[in-house]
Amino acid sequence: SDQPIQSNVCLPEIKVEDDRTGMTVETLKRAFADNLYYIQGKNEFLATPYDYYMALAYTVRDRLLHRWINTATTYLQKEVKTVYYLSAEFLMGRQLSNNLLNLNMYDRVCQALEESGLKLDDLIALEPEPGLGNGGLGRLAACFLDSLATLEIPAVGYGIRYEFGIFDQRIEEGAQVEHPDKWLRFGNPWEIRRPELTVTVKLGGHTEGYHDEKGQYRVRWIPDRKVLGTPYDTPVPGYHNNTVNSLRLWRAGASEEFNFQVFDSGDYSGAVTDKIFSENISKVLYPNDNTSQGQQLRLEQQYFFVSCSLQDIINTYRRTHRNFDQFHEKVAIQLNDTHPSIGIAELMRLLIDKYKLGWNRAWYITKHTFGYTNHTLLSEALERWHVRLFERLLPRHLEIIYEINHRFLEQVKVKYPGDGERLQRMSLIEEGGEKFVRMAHLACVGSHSINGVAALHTELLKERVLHDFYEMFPERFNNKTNGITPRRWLLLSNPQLSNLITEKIGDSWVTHLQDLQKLEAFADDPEFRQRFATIKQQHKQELVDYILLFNDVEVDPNSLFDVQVKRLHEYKRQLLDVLYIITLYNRIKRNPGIEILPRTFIFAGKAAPGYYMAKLVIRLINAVAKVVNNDPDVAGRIKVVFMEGFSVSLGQKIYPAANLSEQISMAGKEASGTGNMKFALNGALTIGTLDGANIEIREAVGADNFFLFGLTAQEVYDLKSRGYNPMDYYHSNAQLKEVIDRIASGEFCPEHPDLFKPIVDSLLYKDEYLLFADYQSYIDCQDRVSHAYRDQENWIRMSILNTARTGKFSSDRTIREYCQDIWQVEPITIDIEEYVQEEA
Ligand code: B1H
Repeated sequence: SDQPIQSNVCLPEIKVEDDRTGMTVETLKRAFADNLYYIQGKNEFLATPYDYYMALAYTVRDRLLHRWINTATTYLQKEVKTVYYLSAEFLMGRQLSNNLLNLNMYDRVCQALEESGLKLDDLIALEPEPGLGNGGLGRLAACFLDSLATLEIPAVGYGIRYEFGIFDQRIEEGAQVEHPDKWLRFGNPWEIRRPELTVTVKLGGHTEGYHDEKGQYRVRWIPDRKVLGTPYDTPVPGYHNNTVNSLRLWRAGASEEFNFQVFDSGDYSGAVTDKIFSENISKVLYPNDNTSQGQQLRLEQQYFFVSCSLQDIINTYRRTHRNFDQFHEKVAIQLNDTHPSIGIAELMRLLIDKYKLGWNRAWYITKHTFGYTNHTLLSEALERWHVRLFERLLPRHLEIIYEINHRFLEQVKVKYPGDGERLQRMSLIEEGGEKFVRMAHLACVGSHSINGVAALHTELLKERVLHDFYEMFPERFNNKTNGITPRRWLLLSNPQLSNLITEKIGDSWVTHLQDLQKLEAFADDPEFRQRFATIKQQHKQELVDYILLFNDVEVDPNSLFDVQVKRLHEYKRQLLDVLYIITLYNRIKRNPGIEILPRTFIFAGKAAPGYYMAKLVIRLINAVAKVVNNDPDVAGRIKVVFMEGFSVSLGQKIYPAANLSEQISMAGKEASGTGNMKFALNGALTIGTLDGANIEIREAVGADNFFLFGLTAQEVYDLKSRGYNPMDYYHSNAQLKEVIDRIASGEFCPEHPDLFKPIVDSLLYKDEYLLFADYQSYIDCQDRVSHAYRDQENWIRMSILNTARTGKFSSDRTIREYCQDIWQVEPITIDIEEYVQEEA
């Protein structure tokens, strides 16, 4: 009963636009009313605003389904090569607005609702954001899905359907407080559950050797637990085409089979706890960005979704193939960091133990199937699992990893005879005391491609973090500089600027972002400048209103909006920004009549709940805000605002309103950054270090239109090798000393004067991220920014050039490169009848 049947069933033909799914305003109104009535079970007397949102979402979903089904059918029938993007995180953002946009039905729906007495934007704002990611890594996966569908590439995103996404952040008395994110509370209209595709995942237990009927020695895995994975599919439409790909997220549930055994033994509560433990696997997203905690449940999550996905991929492949000869020609699997890298051992296990392939054949297929993207150089983020934990949870995989390692190290020995240290460095197993499995090494050995996410990052991987692997397999290494989707990050978040651009150069930029170059011709056009500036000002005013509402702070819309929004992390150096604020404050306190450019410092970002220093920095920002915002000497010239609950949706409000983008990580630490691209695309100027993609952004927009400061990655390395002493800077820089002394004095928090001592001490005695070394350079650069902002005409010109020259940073470009260099996949156009190209 769970197999498709192709018998004599004969149904009326479904068309893309018919009496049910038509796109005229009249049909849309009727469909909306129907969905409210027949799905929500409400009429206009009973409906809540959320009911209207749901009715609208279903109306839009109905118009996606024909294309979605056609896409799936086409992929199946044409036996195309498909990309499978495995990621523990997908930060999709709100779906309704994006789907309206990509389906080209925004204006018609707006009208249909207006005629029904409702406002589209009000309904859009009711959608809870699926926060199934921490930051850049998860958002990159979402941008990639949008680009894959827009480029008509057969692709599926695979991940976990966390019941609780990234926590809700509130600021209470200046400190972060975490609340659970119950995003599914009122139902999710975008997903379709597919219980018939449920798969079983084994965990724990032991392995046994045996001889099969042909006398061949084989291994079987006797697990002590089984959980079920059920997929939930979300449509991912391309922009103005007929492709609708899938995001397939797995939810864990208890396996009946095992439950019955416990029931039979009379252990009712045992059965119920088993169910709870199983469901725990997809319960909550780990809220760490760029750190690995090494928890068992996290490894269970990773193995769970990877095993479900690989079984699903193999099931799909086997519908049209009798053996595995063409597997790697039809399947490209990309590992979004090492989080899904257990997939390499899992595919080996499935091919060898389940489908009885020999080792060499299985290894050839595996290596040609996987590609690995590294996203970080931070050692605390490189995943290593205790061998003992691994053995307990995945005994068969550990055996396979040992065998992969054995064969790999034999290869190393041949290439580098007598180099025992190299063997230790490269081994998949870290020895010496506690033993660990090194997941990045597994990913390198088991993939045909290893890529970094910005030019500098890839170079540093080759030179440092993965140097031995680069020497051994240079042909595997390649760079794929990150990108962002222009649909969400310009068209959707900044429709005013989008319209202006389209008016001047046409709309080709939406899918060919390099065409923004044509805007350069208008950088000196007074009328264009004026309109560009007016749009920026409108966004600033909207943000001013939002800040007044949520932060109760009055902000001057004419001040320079200086923005740092991103995860709180010491390497990202939000603290350096705070040091500048206090520097300005000191100048004012010394001389209240001083000429100073009015600035609004806007921060937002979540800190991992267990990250003490990051949370303390949030408290410092809010403490400084309280003092500075209310000091009569400041007279409103400086305002500091920490906006709570940073998210994709909040980002969509903030990026278009920024004048200055803070990208000030210690060089060599930020793999790429993608917020930097969102700001520049929306016309903010960057103040930044030569780190990650900042380097390429500066190259693209021109050094004159970028505020550069700080040590280079090489200088950081050299300084640290020489021995770095922050105290030297403290004693030799009076301005810096004054800032630190003010924090240490306790005046930002008179109730607990010692509150910020850990920050002061960590700077004075360690300063791991070289804030003191970069302090003066940063202050001088910020003063150049203030000076430049006073010349509004030139600032606007630079701002226009930033927008005009950031075309390279479209995720469409990134995805084209992955397709050509790594995946070897081709686009395929989905044909459906009667497709209407242009919105009436
Ligand atoms: C990035 C992570 C990350 N790099 C571990 N690494 C995580 C690591 O939950 N975990 O265990 C979660 C996230 N995230 C970011 O990836 C980089 O810091 C950015 O520089 C980069 O732009 C982004 C996308 O490539």
